Amino acid sequence: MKTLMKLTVLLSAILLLTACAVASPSESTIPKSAPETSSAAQVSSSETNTGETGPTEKIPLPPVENNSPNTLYEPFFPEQTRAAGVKTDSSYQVTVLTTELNSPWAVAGLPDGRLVISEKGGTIRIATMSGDLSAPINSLPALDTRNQGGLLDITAAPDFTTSRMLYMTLAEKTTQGSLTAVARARLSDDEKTLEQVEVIWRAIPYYDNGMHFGSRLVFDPSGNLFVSTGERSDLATRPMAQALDNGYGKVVHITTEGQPVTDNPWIGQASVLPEIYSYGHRNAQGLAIHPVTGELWLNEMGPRGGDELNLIKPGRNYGWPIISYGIEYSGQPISGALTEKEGMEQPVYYWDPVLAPSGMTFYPFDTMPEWENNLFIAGLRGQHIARLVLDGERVIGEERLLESEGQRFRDVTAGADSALYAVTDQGRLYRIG
Ligand SMILES: [Ca+2]
Repeated sequence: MKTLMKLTVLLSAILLLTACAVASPSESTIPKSAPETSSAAQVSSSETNTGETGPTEKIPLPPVENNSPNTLYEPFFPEQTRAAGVKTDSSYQVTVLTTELNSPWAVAGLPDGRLVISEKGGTIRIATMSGDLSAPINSLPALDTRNQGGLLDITAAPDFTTSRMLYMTLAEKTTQGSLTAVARARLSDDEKTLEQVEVIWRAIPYYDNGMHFGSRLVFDPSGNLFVSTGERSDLATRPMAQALDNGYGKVVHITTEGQPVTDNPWIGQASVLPEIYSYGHRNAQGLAIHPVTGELWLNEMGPRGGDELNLIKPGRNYGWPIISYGIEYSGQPISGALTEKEGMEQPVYYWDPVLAPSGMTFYPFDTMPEWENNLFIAGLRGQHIARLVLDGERVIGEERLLESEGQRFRDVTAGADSALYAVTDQGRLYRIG
């Protein structure tokens, strides 16, 4: 009965949270035009080492989250939320490379070390490693830029050096409504336009709102694409995350031609979209492949509370909207107030209050040994980058990076120079490393 809530206690928790929200600085207080390229050294700290525990053993820090949760739900296993805090000991630099981006949504590395950045309004920018920006590049299909729509994720093809192909997700606008689409295009030789623009996959059906498009896309080691989608938010569309005849609330596995990968879990079954790889997702804006294990990891936004980190396995049901560690924005429980159910996957980790996780990346380098194979997640509402230390399928440490910057972090990627690069809704590009 641990999933049942006592309403009075819940209301108290909500009141407390509301008080906290009022007291916290609002997004509007953050200046859009920050100082030009500023460099701040993050000084290393070794205060966690003491003689009592020996030079290599750290005293566990308290969890980074100390605000009251929205719910009284208990985790399925102890490390599932509010893991021990960790702190980076090595020093690293944080540099604002530019403040001139226009609502950037994604940043991805190019083979020569430069970065390709999508902007929500429908333009692409190329940035040098010192932050010089190209003019905006457009020529994409008509976009639904309402609310959470627009040009979303972008990544370069593994063979970009020869093919010059870019892959994107976007909210495609038509007279029937909009949907999450995957598009590809060739970056022209002069880098001033996109050529051969083509939509290769659509998360059907069309629907007329501007909410929960997901989305991220990532290449697997075989050169196929994993793509995450959202369930379009409304009570009417939410249950479609549990049905296999549509593209809402899914991870799909497709070729670069938009065709289902031949070993997908429901390939050849009637009435099922053969592109589907996993289902029961809410609004997943983070995908990353583990650099050692090759596993697919995903984050998704919960409602009020219940943001999730999931390890994605083919054919599995990730539960939304049947199970969740969050509640409705109104304070009401989600459907049956369930956090667990037979046949549905538990998240590896969840946040309550929410991080509002968006893009994420593993750090695949040994340049910063203590970061190697850690997961870095851009946080919107949380206004920081979450660093998670993993042990197999468990989170054993969490740190908040760049918390004092006051930025809504939208995406983070590992660049060719073994630094992390991040973009924020306010228009900044950061180099961290
Ligand atoms: Ca879930």
